[in-house]
Amino acid sequence: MNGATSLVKTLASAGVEVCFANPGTSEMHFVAALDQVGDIRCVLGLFEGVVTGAADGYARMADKPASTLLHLGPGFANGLANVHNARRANAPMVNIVGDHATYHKQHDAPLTSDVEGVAKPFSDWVRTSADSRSVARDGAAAVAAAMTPPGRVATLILPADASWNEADGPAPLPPVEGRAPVAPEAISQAARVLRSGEPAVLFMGGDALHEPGLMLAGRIAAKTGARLLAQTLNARVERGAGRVAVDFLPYPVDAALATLANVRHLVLVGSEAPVAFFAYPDKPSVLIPPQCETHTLATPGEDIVGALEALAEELGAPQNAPVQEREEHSPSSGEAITPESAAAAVGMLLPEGAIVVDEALTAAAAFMSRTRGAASHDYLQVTGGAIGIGLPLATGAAVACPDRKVICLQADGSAMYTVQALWTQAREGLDVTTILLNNRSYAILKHELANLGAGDVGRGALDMMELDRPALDWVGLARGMGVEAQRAETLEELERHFAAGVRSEGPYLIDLVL
Ligand SMILES: Cc1ncc(C[n+]2csc(CCOP(=O)(O)OP(=O)(O)O)c2C)c(N)n1
Repeated sequence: MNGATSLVKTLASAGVEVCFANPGTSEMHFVAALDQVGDIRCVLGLFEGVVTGAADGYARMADKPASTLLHLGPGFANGLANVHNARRANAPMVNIVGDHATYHKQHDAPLTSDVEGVAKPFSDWVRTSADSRSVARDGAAAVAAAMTPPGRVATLILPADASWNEADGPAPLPPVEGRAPVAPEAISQAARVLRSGEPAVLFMGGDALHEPGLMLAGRIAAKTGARLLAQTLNARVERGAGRVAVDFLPYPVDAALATLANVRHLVLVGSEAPVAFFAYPDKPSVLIPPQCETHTLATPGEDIVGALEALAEELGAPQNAPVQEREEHSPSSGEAITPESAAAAVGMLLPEGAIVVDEALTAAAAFMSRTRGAASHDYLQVTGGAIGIGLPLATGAAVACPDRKVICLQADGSAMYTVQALWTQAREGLDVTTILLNNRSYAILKHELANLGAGDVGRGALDMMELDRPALDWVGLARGMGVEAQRAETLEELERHFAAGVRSEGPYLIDLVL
C-alpha cells in the first residue's frame, strides 16, 4: 500500500468518518485512496472556507474531528478564516494539506510556498510528513492532537511523494489525553467566594453550556444566588424550554460593562476572562470591573463538568434547578418585518431539537432573545469573529446530525463570503433551512463607525457599507446552486415559507427582506 492509503486507513480506524475536501493535483493519490478504502465519506466544497467551516460545524456537533483535504499553501490559506473560528471554538480538526513532492520543491514551481509558515499561526499542531513510511504515524498523531482537550487544530502537510511511495500500513491511534481534574483548591476557593454572599457570576464556556453542566450550574446558582453568564461567543450552547437558561455577555463594550458592573467575584468555568472585542478610544479593553476578583474553577481544557459536580456537592446544592419555561412571542398580524418580529415568528415555529447557526450579526440579539424560551435547541456562534462561517457551519452540522433540522440565521454580507456552501447542501441533500437576513448592507459597520467616533463621514465611506448596488438576487443565487428558495416580504410569507422549510427534508432558503 502507498502512503495515502496507509493514511486514510489510519484516519478511519481512529474514528474519522468524514473528509471535507477541495483537492488538487498533489492530492490525487489521497483522493484515490479515499475512494479505494471507502470508509470515509467525502464531501466536496467549492471554496476552502466552506471546507474548513463545515469541518468546524461537524466537530462541534459530533464531538470528534472530521478531516479536511486542501491544496498546498494557497488552498489552505483560502480556508484559514474558518480554521481560525474552529480554533476559537476549541473544535477538534485534522487538516490534511497536500504539498509538492519533496524533490520538486527546490524548483520553486508556481504553487510552492511555505505551507508550515501558513499553518502555524492557525494550528495547535503542525507536522510535515518526511516520507511515505511516516505518514500513517503522523496521521494518527494528528488525530490524537486534535482530540486533546479542549479540542485542537492539527495540520498535517503531505508531500505528494509521501502519498504515492510505498508505506508499511496503518498506524494505531496513540493514547489521547483526557480532561485533567481541577485542583481541590480551585473548588474550595470557588465555594468560599460563592458562600460569601457577595455578588458573584459563574462565567461559562465549553462543556459548562451543555445540559449536564448547565444543570449543575443552575443548582449552584439556586443555592448561592450566583448569576449564570455565558461568554459572548460560544461553540455550542444547549438552550430553550426545559433547560437551565443563561444570559450571554453582550458584545457592545458599554452593555458588557453594565452587565458586570456590580460583580465582586467572577468565577471562570471553562471560559476565558472577558475582554472587549476591539479597542475603542476611551473605553477599557478588559471588561472586569476594578473591584471584581477573578477565580478559575476550570480552564477550557480541564474537567469542567467534574469541577461543577464537586462544587455543587461541596455547597450542598439542591438536586434540581429552575429551568426555562416555554415562551411564545406571537407577532401580531400585519406587523412589519423587523429582526424582532421575524425572530418571534421563528421562535414560535422552531422545531424541537433544532440546531441553530447564528451568523445573524445585527439581528442576532433579537433572535437570541426570541428563542430563549423556544423549543429546546443547540445554538452555534461565530466564535472567532471571522465572518463567512454560517452557511459552512450549518453544512457541517447537518452532515454530523442527519436526523436533526438545521436552521441557519444568516446575514447577507457574511453569506457572500462562502455562499458556495449552498451547492454542497444541495449536492448532499442536507436538511438546512437558511433564513437569509437581507438588509442589503454591512449594517454593523455603520454602528461601529459611530462607536469609534470616526467623525462625520461622507458618501465614500458609507458606500463601503452598502450592498444594494446592485441588490443581490438571493432566490436566484440559491436556485442557481440547486437549493429551493422563496422570498418573504411580509410576516405571513415568512411564517408560510419557514413552515415549508421545516417540512422539507433538504436545503431551503428564505430571502427575508428586512
Ligand atoms: C473575515 C472577516 N472579514 C471582515 C470582517 C469585518 N466585518 C465585520 S461585520 C461585517 C459586515 C457584516 O455584514 P452582514 O453580514 O450583512 O451583517 P449586518 O451587519 O448587516 O447585520 C464585516 C465586513 C470580519 N469580521 N471578518
